[in-house]
Amino acid sequence: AVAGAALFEPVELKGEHLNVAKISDSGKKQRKNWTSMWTVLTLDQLLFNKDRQQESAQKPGSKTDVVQLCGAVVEWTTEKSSRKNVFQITTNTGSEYLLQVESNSTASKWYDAIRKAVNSSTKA
Ligand code: I3P
Repeated sequence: AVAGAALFEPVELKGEHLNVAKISDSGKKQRKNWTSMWTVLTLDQLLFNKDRQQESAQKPGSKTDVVQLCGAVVEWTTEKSSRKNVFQITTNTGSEYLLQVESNSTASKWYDAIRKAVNSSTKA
């Protein structure tokens, strides 16, 4: 069986639907399209999947979007969306994601955990 590293990585934060919009793919601007994604944070990756069953699967053909956090930049933004509680993740390959959730505390929890993962995976 082919299994990705994500399967074996400790999960730091999981089990939440966040609104996600990928606005740039390796520097190429994408049309903004907010989608509710089941989100899992590992030590150094953020995994997005529409389907919570596949939350940690990283197989060829699976629809899991894997965001490498090493070298990423995470910041709150009020300019890139009219929504509240929006923060942006810019990866070291130039992809940009907006993440949003209605609850302030949920947004802060994810923001803090993702920043922590970025810091520790970037130093490692
Ligand atoms: C976009 C859609 C987004 C909105 C975006 C619109 O329109 O309404 O929800 O972003 O605003 O362009 P469409 O569906 O026609 O692509 P927010 O909800 O984040 O404000 P934007 O162009 O100002 O980013």
